[in-house]
Amino acid sequence: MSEYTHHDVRIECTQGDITRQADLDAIVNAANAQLRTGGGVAGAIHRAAGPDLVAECEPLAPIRPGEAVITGGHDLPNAHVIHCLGPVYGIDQPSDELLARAYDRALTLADQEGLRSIGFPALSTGAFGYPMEEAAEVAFGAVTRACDRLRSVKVVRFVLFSDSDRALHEQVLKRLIGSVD
Ligand code: AR6
Repeated sequence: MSEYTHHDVRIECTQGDITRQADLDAIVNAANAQLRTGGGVAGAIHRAAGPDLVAECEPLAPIRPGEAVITGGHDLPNAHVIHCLGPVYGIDQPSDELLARAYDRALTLADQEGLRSIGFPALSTGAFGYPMEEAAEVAFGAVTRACDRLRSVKVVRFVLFSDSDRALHEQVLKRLIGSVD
């Protein structure tokens, strides 16, 4: 795991499974608009959380690209799940703004709830087709912009499924942190 501190917020990159981050207050779901089970991250989160999560999600759906909602974590080790709908790359436009908004909304919800730590998967980079490097630039841009207004969130962990995705995220983060203060 590598980490960088920006405006008192620790930004971490690690390879792993988003459903196995027991030390985090909240994990983020790469959701679908209906907040149903789905595949990828959403499938893994719903499997680990159990059927009560679907029931809690139902009245909150649908959500639009760039939006986020918060629920309990149910059988997950985390107290909360923040469900974000990222853009389908090239279809939901402007994709970069919508992706940045999804990260920003998730951080705002976590902060409003007084949470200290949150873990993100690489939103939109699976079924929604967003190229990984471009998505990482947008994601870290949104997170670093949010850092100086976050009051309670102190740890933001990017949980990447493969080691090459982790390495790519570290490169992008290093580049970005070097160019902002
Ligand atoms: N932990 C961490 N990362 C993961 C995991 C995991 N358990 N599983 C997959 N990834 P995706 P999207 C990575 O498709 O592109 C769903 O069906 C994966 O390698 O989960 O936002 C929903 O129902 C990829 O890099 O999310 C929606 O319809 C990244 O997480 C749609 O897919 C995101 O992949 C959302 O698509």
